[in-house]
Amino acid sequence: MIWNPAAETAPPATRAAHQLARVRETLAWAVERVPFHRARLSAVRLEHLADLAALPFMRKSDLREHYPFGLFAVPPAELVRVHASSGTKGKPTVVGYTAEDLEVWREVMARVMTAAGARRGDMLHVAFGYGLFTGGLGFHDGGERIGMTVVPVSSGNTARHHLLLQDFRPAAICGTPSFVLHIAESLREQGGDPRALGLRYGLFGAEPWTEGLRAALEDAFGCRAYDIYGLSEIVGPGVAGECEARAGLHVCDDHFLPEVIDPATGAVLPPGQEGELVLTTLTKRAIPMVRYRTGDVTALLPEPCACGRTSVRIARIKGRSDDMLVIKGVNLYPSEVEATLLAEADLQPHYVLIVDRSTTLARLEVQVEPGPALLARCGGFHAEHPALAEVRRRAADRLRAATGLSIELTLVAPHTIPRSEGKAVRVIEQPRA
Ligand code: DLL
Repeated sequence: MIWNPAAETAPPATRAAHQLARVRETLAWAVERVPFHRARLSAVRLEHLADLAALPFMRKSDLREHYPFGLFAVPPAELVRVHASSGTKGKPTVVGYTAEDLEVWREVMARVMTAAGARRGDMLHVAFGYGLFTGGLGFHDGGERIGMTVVPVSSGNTARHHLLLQDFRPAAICGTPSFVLHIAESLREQGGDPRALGLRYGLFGAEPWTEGLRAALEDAFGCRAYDIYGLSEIVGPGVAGECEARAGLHVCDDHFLPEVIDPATGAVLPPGQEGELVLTTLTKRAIPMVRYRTGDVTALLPEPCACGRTSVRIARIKGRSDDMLVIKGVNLYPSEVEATLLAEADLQPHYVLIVDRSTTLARLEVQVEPGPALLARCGGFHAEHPALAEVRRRAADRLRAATGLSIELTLVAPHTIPRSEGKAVRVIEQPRA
């Protein structure tokens, strides 16, 4: 089912004409109302969409430097909602919505959730956090727009999740892949069976995850798992999402225009080539964003999709360029390590990368937990057991083959790796000595 067939299956020429008209409107709106944009964009004349490539980028630092409301195009009284990023590095980045912006957010959430199988009347268990983070309220509003029965549980408190999942028997769950996996694991440890919950589908996002983690989630719950992408600066979740074909994420590109650039030179890259995703909002009133560098690594997939939607797709996000590690001159994303580890059936999706920069060449240690079947074969966790050593060697070989690096791999006792309640922390930087 397609939520908005007119928008989602528009012929390419109609789509492009719309996009051009809307970029022009956005530029005019931004230049007229925001001094930051006026200083940078007032001379711009856009003849074609491709002319966008000549415009300067926006970055997260622009939001920080204009904290809290300096990039807003409407007076505070016209805002009906404010969200903000967690702000681990100093002040949070603040975003706002007019009533019209919230309507757009609900519309794009309804689209991506419907594409992933959400239907009127289904019960949705929301395990994303509520609050300044956009995950909880984004899925909440999208679910209500579709006509789902929304259960706003929020993140944390796994015991409450177990209780409500068992007693309410929702059709769907949404949350970060790492936290929802933790819900399954802890339920199993208490003698419960996640597969018996009767969940039909899960909607996941807010952090990088791999096909291996998708398989782990689908196996744990016996349901289908879909990827949904977004970021607060653009709208929250709902920028893009997978359809039943699960061959990339459809961008709601009548509201958010994507480009992929070479992060080093800023040059626009052709479809299929991997680089940094840059987004321009086409309808946002409160805080228009022009060529915002997301930091997220992906590629544009312009080929037609079997589902009939004509929007451009993006490949599953590999990670943030800030999360890329450079180890002995080799670029490495935590998701690449995850993909390799999870190819080994005896390893769990509980892992962490520890980077030690006290030596000239950074060293990387990967810690991962062994799976229950392997532990049973070893009669518990005995680090020196030959079966554990054999799995460790095999996984280390795979990591070497996949990355070209000889990475130190350590199998650690179950529950050594902290479980996430929101976005998982996959990289720990050891302080310099
Ligand atoms: O995480 C919005 C969201 C909530 C998306 C729930 C999907 C589901 P922020 O907290 O601003 O917003 O973080 C945005 O999270 O730039 C990506 O690096 C990462 N991210 C979001 N979705 C995905 C995904 C929300 N599906 C940042 N795959 C983004 C990989 C994702 N990374």
